[in-house]
Amino acid sequence: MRALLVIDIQIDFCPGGALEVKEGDAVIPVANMLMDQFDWVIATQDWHPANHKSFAANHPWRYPGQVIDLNGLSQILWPIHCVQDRFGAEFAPGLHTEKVDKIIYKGTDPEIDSYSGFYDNGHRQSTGLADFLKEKEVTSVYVLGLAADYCVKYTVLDALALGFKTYLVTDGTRGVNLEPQDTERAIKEMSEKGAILVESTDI
Ligand code: VGL
Ligand code: ZN
Repeated sequence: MRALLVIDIQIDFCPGGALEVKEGDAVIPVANMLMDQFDWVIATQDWHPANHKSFAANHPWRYPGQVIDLNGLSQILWPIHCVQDRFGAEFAPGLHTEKVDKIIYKGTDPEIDSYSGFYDNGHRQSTGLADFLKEKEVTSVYVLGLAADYCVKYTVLDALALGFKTYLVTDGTRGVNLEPQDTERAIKEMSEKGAILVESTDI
């Protein structure tokens, strides 16, 4: 079985959103076009409580882009984004959410961030995604969405470590690029660690 993992295609990561990704909305038609070609379509939502400690606003005198130690892990501080049940956390308009079989929420623990769709950043808790995929006998996963240099990257790396045949849909992702080359570097790292790079039109 093959699964499409649609990562964090949410209003806050699209142009005009709180943590906007340049051309982030360009991944919506790519995701929609692929959904019918998969046995399982799983979408993740970054889903933070308002007191989440990845938000710079929750630390006095800190601002987005700074790096702190958060419970022993290095944490980039972000603008307030994807707060549970608020507008910015909704799926981006136009995404065919009726074709999504399962939604995985991540980043719900205020004390730890969660980039990967599988585990939090300390690999302390699982989201249930790996168990779901194993139960459905999924062996190949195709990953797309936002953002290439954070949540997509860590989802791909965890999928590889878990033994899934893992594809990155290169035209279905865009990056935050805090540093201009971050997306390029992330794609290189995913590829070096075993991800297969594929364009949506070749699937
Ligand atoms: C993400 C930063 C913070 C992402 C989520 O979806 O890539 N990036 N939270
Ligand atoms: Zn987040």
